[in-house]
Amino acid sequence: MIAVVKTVQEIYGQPDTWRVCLRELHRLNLEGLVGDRQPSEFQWVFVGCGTSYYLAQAAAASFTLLTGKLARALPASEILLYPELSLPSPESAFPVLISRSGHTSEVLVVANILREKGLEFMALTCDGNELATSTRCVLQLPVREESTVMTGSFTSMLLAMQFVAARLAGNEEFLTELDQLPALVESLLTKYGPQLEKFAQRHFVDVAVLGQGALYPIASEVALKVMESSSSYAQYFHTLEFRHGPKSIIDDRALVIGLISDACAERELKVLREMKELGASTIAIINRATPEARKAADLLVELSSSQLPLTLLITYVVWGQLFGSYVGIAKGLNPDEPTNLTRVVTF
Ligand code: F1P
Repeated sequence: MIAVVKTVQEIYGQPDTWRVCLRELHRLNLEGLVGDRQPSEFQWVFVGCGTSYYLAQAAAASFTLLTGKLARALPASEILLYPELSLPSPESAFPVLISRSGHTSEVLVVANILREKGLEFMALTCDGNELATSTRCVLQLPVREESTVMTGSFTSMLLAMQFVAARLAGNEEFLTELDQLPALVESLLTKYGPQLEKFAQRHFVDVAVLGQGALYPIASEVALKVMESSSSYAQYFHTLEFRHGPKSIIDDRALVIGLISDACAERELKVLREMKELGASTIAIINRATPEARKAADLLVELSSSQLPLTLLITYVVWGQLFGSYVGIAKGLNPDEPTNLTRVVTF
């Protein structure tokens, strides 16, 4: 049995990490960071790799919903390999390069491509390194993770992008509600941490994580955490898409994790219930539990918040981070030393 798993400690430490970051963000000189790159004038394009790419997708969804201007997300490799397809009009874009380490080769090559074209871009990072010196628009968060897999860095950088979007949109209510998240999650961790640890003792052959809208990138990240932290096979789908073929994998050895939104709970829970009836074990992460949710879920994590739904985005991923680590530990693995992985991917 592994004594102390740094990754699990960092997952439980996220409320405090968010408090420190929010204090910094409230002091942010937004004008100095964004300049004239207003979403009304430039299309914000969020760019990252791995967890940071799913972060980019969640940031783009948040930006689009908060500012009313379409934002996009790309894996750095697409700009690297297929620039004419991924970024056909770079002069009308404002790229935001996201990298915890600031040292990932694919992201650094994209930074060089943009600099060679004389294009302005933002860097969002925790460790800094080369990315932090590649542009004058740098947002570096006070998050130092020892773990290989990203946990608090993912949620903190997404929180920061939601904060920036809400500031640009002048949405004071949203900003105020972000400040409530640390206390909300602190109490939920006490309640649901042990339940997830117990549930993770079961053995699953296939894991499917489902989410729609802004929750789809969160579903992607939950699946990645399960893969990285437990060397288990996990996939992610738009919830209703799962019925168009992939559900053929469902039997009594499968687990389906449903990230249930406020707006579309009825349709999303119908899919989860169907998979349970086909034999799958199910976990539902939902804001307000309903009788339908309780029927569809073997394990139900209820956020119980009256906050704006989009402010709760980062609170959905915490349970997938924990579950992935607990499955790894149950398999006798060490999430601090994930199989085949390094903390940074370089060429
Ligand atoms: C990106 C990344 C992570 C992955 C692993 C290796 O790192 O691919 O997403 O989980 O830690 O690095 P970064 O560019 O955000 O530092």
